[in-house]
Parts: sequence; C-alpha cells; structure tokens
Amino acid sequence: TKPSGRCFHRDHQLWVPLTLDDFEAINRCERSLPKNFNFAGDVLDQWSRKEKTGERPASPALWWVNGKEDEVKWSFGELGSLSRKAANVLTKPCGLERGDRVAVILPRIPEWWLIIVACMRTGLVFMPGTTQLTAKDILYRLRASKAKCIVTSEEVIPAVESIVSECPDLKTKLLVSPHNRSGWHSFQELLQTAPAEHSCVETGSQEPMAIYFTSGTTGSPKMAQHSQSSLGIGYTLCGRYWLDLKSSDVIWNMSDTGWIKAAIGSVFSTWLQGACVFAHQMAHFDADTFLDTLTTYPITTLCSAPTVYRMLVQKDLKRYKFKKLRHCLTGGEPLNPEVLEQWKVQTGLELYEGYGQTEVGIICANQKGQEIKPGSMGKGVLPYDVQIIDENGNILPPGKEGEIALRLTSTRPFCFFSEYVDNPEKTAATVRGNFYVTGDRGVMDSDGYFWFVGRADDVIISSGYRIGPFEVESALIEHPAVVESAVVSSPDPIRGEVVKAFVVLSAPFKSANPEKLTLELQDHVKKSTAPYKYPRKVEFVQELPKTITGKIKRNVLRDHEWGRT
Ligand code: BCO
Repeated sequence: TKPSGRCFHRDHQLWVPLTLDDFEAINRCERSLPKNFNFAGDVLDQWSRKEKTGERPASPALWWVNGKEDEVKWSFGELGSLSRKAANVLTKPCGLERGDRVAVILPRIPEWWLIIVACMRTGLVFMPGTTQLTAKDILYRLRASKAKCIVTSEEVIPAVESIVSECPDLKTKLLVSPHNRSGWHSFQELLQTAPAEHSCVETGSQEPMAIYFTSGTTGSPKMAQHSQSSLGIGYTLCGRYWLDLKSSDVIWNMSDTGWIKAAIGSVFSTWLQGACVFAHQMAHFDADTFLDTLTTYPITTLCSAPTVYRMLVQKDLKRYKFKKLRHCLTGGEPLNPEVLEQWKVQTGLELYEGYGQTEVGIICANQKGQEIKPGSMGKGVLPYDVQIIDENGNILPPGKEGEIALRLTSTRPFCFFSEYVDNPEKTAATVRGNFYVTGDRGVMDSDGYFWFVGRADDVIISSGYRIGPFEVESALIEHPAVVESAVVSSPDPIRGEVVKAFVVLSAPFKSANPEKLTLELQDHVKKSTAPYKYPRKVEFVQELPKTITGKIKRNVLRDHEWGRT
C-alpha cells in the first residue's frame, strides 16, 4: 500500500518517494506533477533521512551568523524537529487553520526559516515582507490579504500596533523576540513548550503556498500567489544548473527575506539540492563586513544584486582571500559588463547573471558551463520557451527589440504564479495571445542570448527593487508642499537606476530652500512607505508634461533623464 507520505510513485511494485531526478523530469515536462506535494515533507524530511544514513555530508542545512559572535547551525534533522514544534505553535495557541494567510515580516533571523517551514507543514499561506515596510504598507497588506496572523520582530511592533484596530480579520500577533509584550504571543516561549510531534499536511501540488506583493505602474502592489509546486519543485533546475549546487555547497544569498529571491536562493533551490543556506544578519549592508564574511566562512556560492557587486568592486578585492568561493551569481536588475569584468579581474571568478520575476521565477540565466556574453542575461531556461514578441503577440526575429514573453501551452506552466489574488483583470492582462508578457523589453541574438533593454511600463528597478511610481507619488502628495508629482527612473552608476521625483510645489513652499525641502520630502516618503522607494533625486518644476486629457507623461521625463530623444 502507498505510504502515508505525499508525493510517491510506484516503482517495481514498491511505493518510493519522488527523487531530485523526478523533480527535474517534471521541470523538463517529461513527467507530470504529483497530485500532492509538500516541500517540508517531501524534500526537507527526505534530506533529514539522508543525513541519518550518511547519504548527505554532515554540513548544516542552515548556518546563520550576525557578526556579534552569535551563530546557529541546524541540520535538516534539527530544522525538521524545530519546525514541527513551530507548526504546533501556529495551529494550537495561534489557532490558525490550513489556507489561512500569515504575514511574515522578519529580518534575516533563523526564526524566519522556522516559520515558513512551519507554514508549509500546516498548509498556511505565508506572505513575506521586508522589515522596511511602514505602518501604511502593513495595513494595506493585512487588509488586502485578510491575513489571520502577523509574525514579526520588535522593531515592527509600533507600526503594527498603530494599525491593528483597522484589521478585523487579524486574530493573532506572534512576536519573535526575547521580550514579552502584552497582546502578542511569544514565539520563543510557545516553541519551548510546543509538542514535538506534528504530522505534515498532504497539500495538493497546486494548493497555495505563498503570496508575494509586487509593484506595478498603477495602484498598490498586487498579490502574486504561488502554489506548493511552483516554488517547491519549480526551482530544481535553477538550483542544479544556474546555482550549480551540490549537497556539499554553502550558498550565501544576500536578498532580504521579503523578496522572492530569498525564497529562490535561501530556501527552495538550495534545499532541493540538499545544500547549506548561509545567512548573515547585517543591520545595514556594509562592504567590509561582507568581504570579511567571505574570507571567514566556507561559502562556496554567492548570489547578490548587481548593486552589491558595483559597491564591492570599488574596494581593493585583491586584498581578500575568499575561503572557498567558487561560483558567483547575480540578478534582480541588469548587470553592466564593466562590473562583470572588474569582478573577474579582481577575484578570478565569473559572474553568472540570471533574470526573473516574482511571478514566474527564473526566466533566463547564464548557466554553469555556458559561454558568458558580457551584458547578456543568458539563455531562456526550462521549462520556459522565452521569446521576444511585438504588441500583437507575434514572435520577433533575432536582433529585433520587443517584449520578453513566455509561451503558454494549453495548461499554465506549473511554476507560474497562480494569479494576482482578487485581481482577475490584472492576471488576465499578463497574457497576450499565446504568451505571458513580462513587462520587460529586450532583444534575443542569433545565438539565443537575451539582452535586457528596459521596462515596457513605468516600473523602476533600483538596486534590485521593483518600485511602482504610483506608490511614491501617493506618498509625496500627502506632503503639503506637493501639488503633484511624477516619479520616474534616472540613471545611477551604483544602483543602476534610482527613483527621481519631479515635483510641482504649492504656493506657500515655492520660495522654500530647495535642499532643505528635498531632504524633508525624502524623509517624508521614508516614513510613509518602505524607505527603499524614497526618491534619491528630486527636481522642482513649474509644471509636468501632460497629454491633452491631462494624463502625466512620465515617459517624456524618463527619456529626458536617460538622454533619449
Ligand atoms: O541609502 P540611504 O542610506 O540613503 O537609504 C537607505 C536606508 O538608509 C534607508 N532606510 C532603511 N531603513 C530605514 C531607512 N530610512 C529611514 N528609516 C528606516 N527605518 O532607506 C534606504 C534603503 O535602501 P537600500 O535598501 O537600498 O539600502 P542599502 O543599505 O543601500 O542596501 C544596498 C543593497 C544593494 C544591499 C540593497 O539595495 C539590496 O538589498 N538590494 C537588492 C534587493 C533585492 O534583493 N531584490 C530582489 C527582488 S526579487 C527579484 O528581483 C525577482 C528575481 C527572480
């Protein structure tokens, strides 16, 4: 009879768990998805078993440091037993039920991994968010998602407490902190007394697993929902061929826990391959600490935004002897060929760029062993058929610029996001003819390499962040000095592009000191919405370019910034 697990297949009259090769075959469309799949039960617990039998080297599954001599090393076995206890915390004292949504706003601390694995074990839908989110951002997320629970740390308490009365669906607040707080459950305390036994739920392969909030040109961020298999199986090829991971590797993926890149590099791709996730909880990014970390720990694989590499190549990298580093990756924004070259000259290592999106994961990559064309994002990766299309959904030939798109077959690729929750119009708008459109413009060359050109819409990609102009304009208009504004991208040597605001001032502020007012507006935006979105450049103008119907022409301002006619 079939064992009580989830994703097994019948082989030689025996039921055996699906292996990494089976997951690879699913990604290559050579076999179908299992009916049920649960990453915790079907992947993590399998590695835990292999640890016991010696089929996996005795390196940690999670290795966390904070630069203050605190260190956590968990094997898959320890991660398993702690996350089972955490699962019991979520279901029993917190009263959460399968399918409930949980906002997880935590810095890079070990509990982030425990909570999301616990959500997997219990079938809860986790919604990661950066700790840079402000009260207004959190309010929007909790209300839009009807979240039942928020899990956060001390620094976010004031923001949550200021808006919680406006969130009728929220029934539990769980605090990850050594200190207790009235009105909050203490995660640490509950974890200590939670039962060790927990039976992982048999989630369906296409049951929701996570929701990521993602910015667009208009409106508030959309809720991109991913299934158990889109995240849990969909990163098999990414881990094996782009990240080039084996179970003996240690990968440091820098991304904040709020972004899908953390899920890709610090959870799914890595743990599918049984490799070790390394994390350094730095209060702020600091290049010296970063480089010291690479010299101190046996990190084999590094993944970071191009902005980080641009910051690092300002340093004399030859002074550093990296302990074990052998493979470096980048993504989230375009990498300039000069940085790739400088990194290679100074460290002797190539930089393998990948390109992807919150909605669909990795689309193109320079995979290990493939010739790198500096400035290109590499070739399309399986299971996707990546093409450049025109506005009517026709495929364009090599060398022609158009929109980067993924061919849709009769069924939606399993590694796609399922939908923008409660937003069928926006979900439908991602489809043009037989293609999913990324909103990015690019060119494919005759060798099948893709070259990024820019966004097809007004979204700004700065330091790897996807920033909606509307969100920044909405924050600016709250300030009494601002009559109206237009927010566009502007080139920047370190951050690729930055947010620039063109502002029309109200009469009382027209004679204000421009430097002081700029700082005031920047500070205002940082308080109103997550600070990474603040306009690093501000220009005061008499009026904004508009169409005859009065719509602001952001493209005119953007083209001017980029020196385009
Ligand atoms: O640079 P400033 O100091 O002027 O401003 C910074 C912070 O100081 C400021 N800030 C942060 N918290 C604040 C605050 N200000 C007031 N109050 C607070 N509580 O806000 C600005 C934030 O900018 P930042 O985050 O870029 O900071 P930083 O230190 O310059 O970090 C540089 C990077 C490169 C480490 C950072 O930008 C970064 O992590 N970028 C990568 C983002 C990323 O991971 N993207 C991937 C998205 S997923 C994806 O692309 C899909 C791919 C498949």
